[in-house]
Amino acid sequence: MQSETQVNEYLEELEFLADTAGASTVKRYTQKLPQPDSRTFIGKGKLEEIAEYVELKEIDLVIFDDDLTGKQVNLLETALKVKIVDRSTLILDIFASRAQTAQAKTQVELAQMQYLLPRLRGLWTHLERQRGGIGMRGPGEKEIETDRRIVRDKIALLKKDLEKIERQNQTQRKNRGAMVRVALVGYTNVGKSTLMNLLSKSEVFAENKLFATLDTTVRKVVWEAMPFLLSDTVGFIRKLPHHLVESFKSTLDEVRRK
Ligand SMILES: Nc1nc2c(ncn2[C@@H]2O[C@H](COP(=O)(O)OP(=O)(O)OP(=O)(O)O)[C@@H](O)[C@H]2O)c(=O)[nH]1
Ligand SMILES: [Mg+2]
Repeated sequence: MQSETQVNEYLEELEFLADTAGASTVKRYTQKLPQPDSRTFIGKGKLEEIAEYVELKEIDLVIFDDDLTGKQVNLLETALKVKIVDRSTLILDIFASRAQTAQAKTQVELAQMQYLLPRLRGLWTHLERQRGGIGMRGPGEKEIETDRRIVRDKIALLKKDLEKIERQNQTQRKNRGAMVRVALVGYTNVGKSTLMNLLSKSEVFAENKLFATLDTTVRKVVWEAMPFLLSDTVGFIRKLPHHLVESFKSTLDEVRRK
């Protein structure tokens, strides 16, 4: 159960995320339910209320603050006739557009695949068929299994790639020797990269959007004759999809080692 204050904080954050992804928010809805509806997440009355508004104002995107199942996405898209996105999808989308290095790109793709895997049953699109460009009939059990295998293989491959990148990074870290290490850690958009730039006179990308930084940057800084390694990292957010946390672990490892 989320308190009202918490819900508002989450929605503030969600609005900023939407803004970062290029969408402007025009209306918020909340609903108190003993538990989410397994089919449509929200109740029937609320769904009708939103559908009316969406049609009236010609809204083209509805974002949910909690994770939806594949089935819920489908039913909501049918009912509201617009694209439905949940918090995880939105964050993954932002991360995908921000990823610069091979490591960040692989981490994001891994998180996307892990998010997709349990949702294949509910989704109507079929990977193999998509590839072949044939129709949009609902997939049979056998086809879902094929899709699962494709996604699982991809996950295994991405994990291997990440391990390889991580080994290379470890070698790099060893070469840096036993210098004092300092890491800038905190909520996204608080000014970590700006501070990094000031201290190290470097030009790490900083802007008033969430997740401007995805890749850890390490710079050597000398402050009052004391040399140390300063690293700037991916920022935190209140409700981060756990697959993302999982796949960004090695990035954050950099911080733990400090
Ligand atoms: N007013 C004010 N704005 C600041 C200050 N430091 C940074 N900013 C602004 O805050 C915004 C975010 O700064 P970043 O340095 O990108 O923040 P970050 O913590 O690296 O953010 P992520 O990489 O997205 O996690 C930018 O628009 C900065 O110009 C400060 O001391 N005061
Ligand atoms: Mg930053």
